[in-house]
Amino acid sequence: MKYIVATARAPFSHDRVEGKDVVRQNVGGVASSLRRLMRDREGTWVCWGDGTSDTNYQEEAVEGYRISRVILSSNEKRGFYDDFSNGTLWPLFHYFREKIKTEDRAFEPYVTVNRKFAERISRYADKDTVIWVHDYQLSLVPGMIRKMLPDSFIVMTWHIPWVAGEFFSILPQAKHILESLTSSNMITFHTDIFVRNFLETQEQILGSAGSIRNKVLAIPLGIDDKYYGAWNLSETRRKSYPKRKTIFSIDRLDYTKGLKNRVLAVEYMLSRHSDLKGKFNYVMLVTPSRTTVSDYIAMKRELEMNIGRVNGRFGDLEWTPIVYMYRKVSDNILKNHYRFSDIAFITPLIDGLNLVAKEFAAASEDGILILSKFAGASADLRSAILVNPYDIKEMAESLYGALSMSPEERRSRLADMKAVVRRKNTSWWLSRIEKEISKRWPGGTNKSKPNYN
Ligand code: ADQ
Repeated sequence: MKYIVATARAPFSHDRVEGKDVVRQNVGGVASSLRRLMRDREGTWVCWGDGTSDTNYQEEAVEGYRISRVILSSNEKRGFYDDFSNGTLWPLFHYFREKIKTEDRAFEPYVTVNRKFAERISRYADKDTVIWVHDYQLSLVPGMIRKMLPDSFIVMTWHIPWVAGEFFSILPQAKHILESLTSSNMITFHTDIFVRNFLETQEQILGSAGSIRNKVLAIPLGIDDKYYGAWNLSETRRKSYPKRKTIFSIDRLDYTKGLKNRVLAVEYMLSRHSDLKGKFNYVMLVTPSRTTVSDYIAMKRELEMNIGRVNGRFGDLEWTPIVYMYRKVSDNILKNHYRFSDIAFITPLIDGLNLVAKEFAAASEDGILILSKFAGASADLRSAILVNPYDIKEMAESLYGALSMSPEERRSRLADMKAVVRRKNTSWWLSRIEKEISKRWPGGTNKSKPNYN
């Protein structure tokens, strides 16, 4: 089987830095899982060339596959990415009704860019190729391809939540998007809830869901457990890690991540338990994201104001309760935090999956995971402490309980989670997808099965 993978985000980009082209690798679980697939299979990865010198690298051979970059003008970027993908679809699919922008003007560039992707894909497709499209930025691509190449085999993987049908209907272009998605041969989500919501949406908007029921599947993305579980990092790092108990989180700066509620939970806990003063640090790592979108600028200001208040209220010369860092960090630093933190505090208001929770479970030495029950990953990580991220008091109490949890309970919860992330890892995810493709498309399978280890 050969693949054409299509994602908005590129695995690698090229930026012009001090007169030289520098390669930037995209971090994140989706990119690394798909790179694994592409290294094992020949094929093409169609993506957005978002680097400042990507126009010079529209087609490039890397790691045994081809990258084909779609170049966008600044107007196309604004309409497709900032406005429609992130200003309309992102809040829609995370239940943020008041943030959904529904002006029609952004839809046009979204259609144009989706068409550019579809045309590019059709250039490489042949009868042995699986076309695997990813996520909400490219929702119209399956429908466009279906028209250009009626016999093609199209898989759509949706990485973010799928909302209830009634909520999805807010979108003026709802029917258009749904028709495109259902023209795929297979659609995968991360959880059963999203599958149910999707089928119910189909029933409400397009009539009976019966005809698509067997092509919609829940196959949650796994992580590279060996990579996160490998402890070849410097042991001295342990010594330099804070002596106090450490609570850790890492998120993109986004209103779906529940950052402010987490700060409020720490404040609530400290206001009830003065004995905790000086006993822990909450290391809150926040990665810059969508920095040109106005909502995100305002959100940063509000978050920092709240952190400042808590530190001002409880901190002193010797102790700052919340150690806030707003920056990107290297993979090794991230792995160190995963490994040595006592508690990971991962409480998005809603999340398609949340790879950080799984990465922490794989890497942690003996940590505790406090996880939002509205993160898709909670369906797999049942031994985490599951919380409602809107309930500040419950989060504060869970945190307090975690700070004094017995070593036996810590170990047993972590062992359960490690077993799950080991079993349902990236290889499992890729094999499951490939098995389901084979069932539906026997003519397209070649007999050799790669080992994704
Ligand atoms: P994503 O943003 O692609 O979201 P997410 O699950 O939020 O992925 O995980 C973030 C990833 O980025 C992790 O793999 C993490 O290690 C990495 N990362 C974050 N900050 C970093 C930093 N500062 N330095 C290094 N690495 C960093 C979408 C959906 C999610 C879904 C994923 C996968 O919104 O719900 O889990 O796709 O399907």
